[in-house]
Amino acid sequence: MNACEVNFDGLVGPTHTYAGLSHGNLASMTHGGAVSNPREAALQGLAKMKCLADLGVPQAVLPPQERPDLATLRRLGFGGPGDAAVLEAAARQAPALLAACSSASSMWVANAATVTPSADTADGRVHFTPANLTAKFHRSIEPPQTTRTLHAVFRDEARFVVHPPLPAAQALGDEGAANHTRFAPRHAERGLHFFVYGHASFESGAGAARTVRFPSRQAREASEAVARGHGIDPEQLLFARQHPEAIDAGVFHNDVIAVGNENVLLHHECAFDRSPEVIDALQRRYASLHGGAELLCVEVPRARVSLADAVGSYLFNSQLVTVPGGRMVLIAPTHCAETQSVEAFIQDLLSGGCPPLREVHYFDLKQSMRNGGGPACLRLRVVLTASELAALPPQILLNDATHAALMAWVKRHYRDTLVAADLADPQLLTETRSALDDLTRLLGLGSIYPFQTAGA
Ligand code: SUG
Repeated sequence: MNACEVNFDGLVGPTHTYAGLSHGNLASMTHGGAVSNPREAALQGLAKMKCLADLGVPQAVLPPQERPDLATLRRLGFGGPGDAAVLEAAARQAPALLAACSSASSMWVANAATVTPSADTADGRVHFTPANLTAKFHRSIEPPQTTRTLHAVFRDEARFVVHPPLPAAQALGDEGAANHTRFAPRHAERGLHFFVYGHASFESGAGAARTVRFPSRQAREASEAVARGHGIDPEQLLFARQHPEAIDAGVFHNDVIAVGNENVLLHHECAFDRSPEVIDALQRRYASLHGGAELLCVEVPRARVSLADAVGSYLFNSQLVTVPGGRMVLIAPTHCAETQSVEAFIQDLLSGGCPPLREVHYFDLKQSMRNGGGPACLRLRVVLTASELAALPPQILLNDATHAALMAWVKRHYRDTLVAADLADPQLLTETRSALDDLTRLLGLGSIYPFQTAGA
């Protein structure tokens, strides 16, 4: 099969703010109340996408969600004759809810859905399950729009299946691809699906979550349900528990402490509960699926990089990608270059510690990083065959022309400062809707937002 991995990056929305909404995500907790710059955030994201496209890695974009989310604010009881009255009532009575309903958190599309390529599904189609994101209120309002957006992008039902999100309960908490890694000698081949969860909801005793500081977000039962729904052969599945100590140190998703690509897994010593057993099981299963081939697992010992440095630098939230010719490249946040222990480890990896890895590129993604969103959070990996790729709206693929058009679009519509008080400004809502309306035209997606279809 001829297939490639396409990185779909979430465009940062015009209401990007720092609202301190994610307990357990240290960067979000630290930066609540800071002044944000939505324009810079969106341009930083586009610069990363352009670099990947220039490296020869197929790159696409996913649009942001409509925020503030007026429909949710109305459901929460903020009424009035028009949208301005709803915003005013929310700002006066419950500013924290207005902030939550305004978050641009859909930019972190690693949490948008779990994806299974057609090589691994029973019916030979690509399967998507939008994440229910029940752990945080501001994220739990994303799934309906995520579902609409995925339907608009992956619209060919002969090739793609978009499932409904799992039922919205903590027992089935699902945070999407951030806790899922697929291994294969080449993206096009059958994959081994590695699902990492924080808690098992229906197990007692030893199975119960044992974090003491922060709650876990991903339930084992959710990962199992997604894998079942996608029709993945049980031979191709492996489940492992996150180390509770890691969650308590700020590892709210597995992609903050481990990253994989094709035949490589880079993970911290404290990523998984019973790590040696997990790595052994992964390597055995991979070898049995691929005629004895080796899964290269590179462990980063805590003696070299502490959990605090791993979380602070977001080393493991780097993207590990294969570029044409077969070598691998690390797309890392600049925080890694600025953290001595991490920079030293990366240099060791480049000089033989991880043979396929040849290059590192550092990106300034500070606007997103201040909310705990690094390079890998901003992208959803979708392995597609040539004919599946050809079935997408072509404008969503990033090339020089679409990149230039999106840069101009951001510069036309985005503000360069935003604070909580601005969220009640009805003008911001008008600006946002006009930006999104332009964007759906630019990306050839048709009408996907409630404001575009209201009264239709
Ligand atoms: O869900 N931050 C996001 C960051 C998501 C990162 N994604 C991955 N690791 N894949 C979250 O915690 C903070 C928003 C605020 O505080 O304003 C936020 O939602």
